[in-house]
Amino acid sequence: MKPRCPVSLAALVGLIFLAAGLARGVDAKAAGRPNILFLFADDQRADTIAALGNPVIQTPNLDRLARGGLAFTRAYMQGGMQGATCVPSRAMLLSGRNLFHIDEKLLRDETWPAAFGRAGYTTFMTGKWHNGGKSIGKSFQIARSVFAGGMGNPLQLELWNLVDGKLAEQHLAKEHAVAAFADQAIGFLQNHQAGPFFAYVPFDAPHDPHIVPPDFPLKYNPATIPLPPNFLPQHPWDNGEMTIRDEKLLPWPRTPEAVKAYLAEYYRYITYLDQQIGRILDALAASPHATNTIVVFSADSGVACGSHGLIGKQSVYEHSLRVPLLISGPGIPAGQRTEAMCYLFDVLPTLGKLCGVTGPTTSEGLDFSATLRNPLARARPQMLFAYRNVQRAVRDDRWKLIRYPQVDKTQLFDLQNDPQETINLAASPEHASRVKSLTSLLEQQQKEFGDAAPLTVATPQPAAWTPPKQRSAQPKSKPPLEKKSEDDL
Ligand SMILES: [Ca+2]
Repeated sequence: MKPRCPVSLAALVGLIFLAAGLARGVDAKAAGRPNILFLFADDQRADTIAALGNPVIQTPNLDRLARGGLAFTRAYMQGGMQGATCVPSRAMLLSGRNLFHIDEKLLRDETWPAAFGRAGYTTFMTGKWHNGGKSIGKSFQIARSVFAGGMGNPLQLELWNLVDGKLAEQHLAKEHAVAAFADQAIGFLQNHQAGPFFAYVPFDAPHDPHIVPPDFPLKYNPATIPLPPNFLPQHPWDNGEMTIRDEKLLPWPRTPEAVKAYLAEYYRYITYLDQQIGRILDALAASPHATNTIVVFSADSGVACGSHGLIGKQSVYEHSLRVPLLISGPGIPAGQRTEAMCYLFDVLPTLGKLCGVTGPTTSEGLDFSATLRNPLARARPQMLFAYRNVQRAVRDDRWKLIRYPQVDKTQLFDLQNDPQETINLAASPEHASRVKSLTSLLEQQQKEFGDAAPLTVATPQPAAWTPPKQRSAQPKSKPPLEKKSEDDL
């Protein structure tokens, strides 16, 4: 039977999709705008991608993203006011607000995903939420297999679906949580048809415990893993967070053998995550969205893994705050790197600019889309970092000053010549004026961001630190304690 008017099949299909989109409230103005696929790792250091220079790790799919897009080598999370820095990091990312303005636990602020939704995007998430179950429905229209937060064995996680704006329909992961999240992301990419989408896939990997499916074949030999160049058996003084859970994952003093074994398991988990990301990228490539999707890969923080004698991410060193950030998509240079400095909370304001989405009025992030057109374009001239009231830092293009107010300690690093932060120049007379000017910059940045924490305290604590007694390392009959002088404490 011939149609009465000459409408092609493609046009007819298009009309049906448009009608379906309008029926679901999709804004016709949003048509043609790029999609967003945001892949977000948990505690993945910036130096864990093979294509960006890690000599031993295997990350063929992150390499694929690096080759196809722009890699930021100076992207950071700003810090945390609590040990579980996943929570503030995700709150900053989603709200576009800085560390001193967010509600860390419940994400009461308006979010960027909600703004994308208002602009006609279909908003979807699967993965680790961690910002209060009630806030998820305010940000996303669809959420499947959500891990509500905290930690757990990824082979046995309780997951939830979003139903009528609330987390309901609890189910157990039938496979590794990372694979369950990848399955949901793939299902969404395969089934989504009308209008642009914002798909957010925050993993709970490679956060410890570093558990991968038992049959995952790749294993790293600890003997072949290089020790971090800034490895130390113990942090040289009390940084204010020496015995938090993460620091107890390995005993003191940290040994090269223990750190290499720990890194071997961490790298294995990253390679497993990389494999699952590869499945999602394959599904995107095979979908109708392949050429009009901006793909972002980043992480909520780094982690120390033996650097500076630390294991966790409760510090303001580069290994813990610098994050991988790969962005690819239409119009974005492929296979290039940029030294433009930015925070995670600048990413969604930038994507909003690219997609013509007006963000929440409370968003404070910087639009660095100029860098996506020209990798030489700078973003932020300096960065402020903070951890509770015990650490503050500022960096500019070359220098970084870290201040520990509670123990009256200061570090100055030349990041250009010492990117591993191993040589403290703060006491060197030739750098005295630099310490002064960077301290002023730190104070000025604190004012700008609304950080009232003092950089000095009236009565500093002793800086020296002794590890707590470790049961397994203690002999059954203890030798008598010697009286120690103030300097030894
Ligand atoms: Ca994290």
